[in-house]
Amino acid sequence: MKFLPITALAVLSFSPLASAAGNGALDRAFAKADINDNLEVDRIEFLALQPRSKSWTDAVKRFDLADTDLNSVLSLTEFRASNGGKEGSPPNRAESFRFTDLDEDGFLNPEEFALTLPQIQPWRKILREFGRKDRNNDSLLSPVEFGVLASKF
Ligand SMILES: [Ca+2]
Ligand SMILES: [Ca+2]
Ligand SMILES: [Ca+2]
Repeated sequence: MKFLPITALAVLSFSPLASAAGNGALDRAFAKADINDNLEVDRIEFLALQPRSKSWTDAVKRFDLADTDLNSVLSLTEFRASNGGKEGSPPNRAESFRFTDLDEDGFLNPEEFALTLPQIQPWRKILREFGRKDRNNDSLLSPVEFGVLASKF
């Protein structure tokens, strides 16, 4: 009989888990995204989850918003709080440019520009759109050519 209170305590200490039952679908999505089972979802794992109709830039913005402690991985808590990384609006032109200029040379080359478009976009369409925007034909998009207002840059 004297063990009963201990049992009760053990049940109590498990109650936070029980209260998380409402996150079932999100928790399953997290487990599925966490390919290497280290209880964290990194950018590559997160990007693999995204529909191909979304751009890389759009996914990266939502990932960064969800990563509230800025450690470049999503914990289960961050994943739940951001509704599985679905919170947040798409990046504006200035944000897109900043996220996508990976070599930080102040211009977008065709590979960088492709990251701002839906992942399903075929390469010839990407190049045609790039060529239309590249007004001085130097094979690079300046912020203005990309559509960032000069005042925002
Ligand atoms: Ca984090
Ligand atoms: Ca660049
Ligand atoms: Ca140019």
